[in-house]
Amino acid sequence: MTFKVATLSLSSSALKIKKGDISQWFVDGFSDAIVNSANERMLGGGGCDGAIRRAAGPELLEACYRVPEVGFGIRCPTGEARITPGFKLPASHVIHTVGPIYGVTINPEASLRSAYKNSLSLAKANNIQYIAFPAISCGLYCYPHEEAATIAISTVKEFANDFKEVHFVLFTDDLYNLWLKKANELLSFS
Ligand code: AR6
Repeated sequence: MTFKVATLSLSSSALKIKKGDISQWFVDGFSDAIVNSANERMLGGGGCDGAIRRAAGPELLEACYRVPEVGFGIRCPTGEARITPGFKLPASHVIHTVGPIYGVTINPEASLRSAYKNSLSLAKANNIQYIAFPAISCGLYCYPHEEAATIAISTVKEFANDFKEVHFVLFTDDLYNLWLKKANELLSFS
């Protein structure tokens, strides 16, 4: 698959914006993680979650079952994050996070920001050097794309220096072009 790639410099790391399938993303030879836009049960779904689970194989589901429930059927509350190995994925880890359901979750902006922040904190705690995000909540969970892009890029910018590279892997041309436009507005380039 050909990735369109835009690289933007932050102070000591790089932000890369790509078009592609996040389930195929990895950085060879380094501690890396993809972020899964999951649901609170963590037992599967469609979209990004479905693609990641198909590529990871059944051990990912088994690992998710082992994540302790913190409420009835809930393994990862909205805005939080959990980590598992990547199993058959090219990436070594999966960080599962849950974005807000737009129109349902109270204060969706804070929840979306937390989903990015908690994913980055968990990645840092696990010595991940390269991390890739999809457009969390921008599919089934219906977050308006322009606002989601602003939250995603501004939040990642605050934490990016803890990583060698932070990537966004966007599935469509529209999202790729929007992320690039927002990154140009929100980041200064060297
Ligand atoms: N690689 C990168 N991005 C993808 C891929 C992929 N392979 N497939 C879809 N996307 P969604 P949400 C994009 O619906 O809105 C699941 O069922 C997609 O185009 O995957 O957070 C979970 O189990 C969109 O831009 O996640 C939850 O129930 C973005 O990923 C629920 O969906 C997010 O779309 C979570 O909804």
